[in-house]
Amino acid sequence: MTTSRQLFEIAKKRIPGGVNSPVRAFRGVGGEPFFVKSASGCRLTTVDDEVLIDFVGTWGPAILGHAAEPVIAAVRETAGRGLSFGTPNPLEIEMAETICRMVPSVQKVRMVNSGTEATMSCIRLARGFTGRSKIIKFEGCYHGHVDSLLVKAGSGALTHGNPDSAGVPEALARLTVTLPFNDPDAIAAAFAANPGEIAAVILEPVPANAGLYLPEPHFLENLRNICTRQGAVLIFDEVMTGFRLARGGAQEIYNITPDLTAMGKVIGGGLPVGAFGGRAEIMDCLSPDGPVYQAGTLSGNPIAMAAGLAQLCEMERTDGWSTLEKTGAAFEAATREVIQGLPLTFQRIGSMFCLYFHEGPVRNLQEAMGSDRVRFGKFFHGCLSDGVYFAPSQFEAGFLCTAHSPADIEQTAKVVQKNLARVF
Ligand code: HOZ
Repeated sequence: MTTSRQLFEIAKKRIPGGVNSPVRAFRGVGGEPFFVKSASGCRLTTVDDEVLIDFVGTWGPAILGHAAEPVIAAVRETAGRGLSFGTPNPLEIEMAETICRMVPSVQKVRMVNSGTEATMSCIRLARGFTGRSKIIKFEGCYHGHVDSLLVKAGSGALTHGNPDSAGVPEALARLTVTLPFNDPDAIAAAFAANPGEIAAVILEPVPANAGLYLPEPHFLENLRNICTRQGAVLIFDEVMTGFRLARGGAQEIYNITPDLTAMGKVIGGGLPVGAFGGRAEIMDCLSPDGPVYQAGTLSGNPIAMAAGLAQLCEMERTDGWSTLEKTGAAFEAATREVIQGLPLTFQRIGSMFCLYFHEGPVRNLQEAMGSDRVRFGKFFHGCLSDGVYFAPSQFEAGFLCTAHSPADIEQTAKVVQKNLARVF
């Protein structure tokens, strides 16, 4: 059997950096990535025959764990009837009805193939709807690799030290106003400095691409009010938090109604899916009803719809969100016990978490950047050697799934304790 090391050498010859998405190259922690041959529940099996407890969950989609039976069954059953039609299919309607029922701010929705497509389309739609050009985003928030959103971005852009990507024309970047998160005064000042010019404010309501930090009380509410007053479109990027933190995502938890929402990950059950939706009045500006163009050959793909619907349906049938909250609380309690007295900050909401190598507080990008990334890298590799896979970057969130058992949490806490003792 070819080892991960051998495969990576081969991959680097044909794939830039040997990977199809930068964080996977492990540059944020040093060393080389492993290759996976199979996954089941909360475990990955590498080509080197190592079994790892997985806290990445394919970066969010695997909310029921890997290869969840209802999802695999739906894919098998649907695939037998054809892989793609390029015509309307009934599963698209079922998905649209399900999303609109679960996320009440979404009155109409369009399916796309990734979170990036979803945020990109939201921006275009907001510009088309308002007739304005500028957008506001927040430092450390990552909305996929959309040109105008790769400004002070998080996730891989931040991990690899280029939050302002090369290749984004300055003229375009100038249309993006970037503000610190959790700072209401900065928002008021930005609107005052750009009167009648802001088409949209886009944010991850719970930023999870610079680790994980939470909105402070009233931050989102204030943002909602100012957007309403100023006629700007409020866009929640719930690609990570949607259908995960609650049935209705972060907007349900914080009780805020955005105008548009970008979605993805969980609704694809592990297949490439995104969606965006919101107020009918805005969504009706999309082609063919309106003048804002957006399209996709594989959008609404029947296999992806079937996988996503099966996952959402299973989450509802089993009230997966309660299970995730219990698991999250147990994971938090176990982690807090082993980090006592160390200069670390643990943050969690539902099934998402981050352990910052920093004494905190962490409320924005600047504070997240204070983390000791060298120490994090050593901790990461120690845990990996002991069979626990956390995200290979201090600036990515961790994910729990319904397949993590109390025994997995207990085992993980022991590994965390052992490796913290090694690095401190
Ligand atoms: N930037 C993604 C997570 N926030 C990582 C995607 C991947 O490498 O698969």
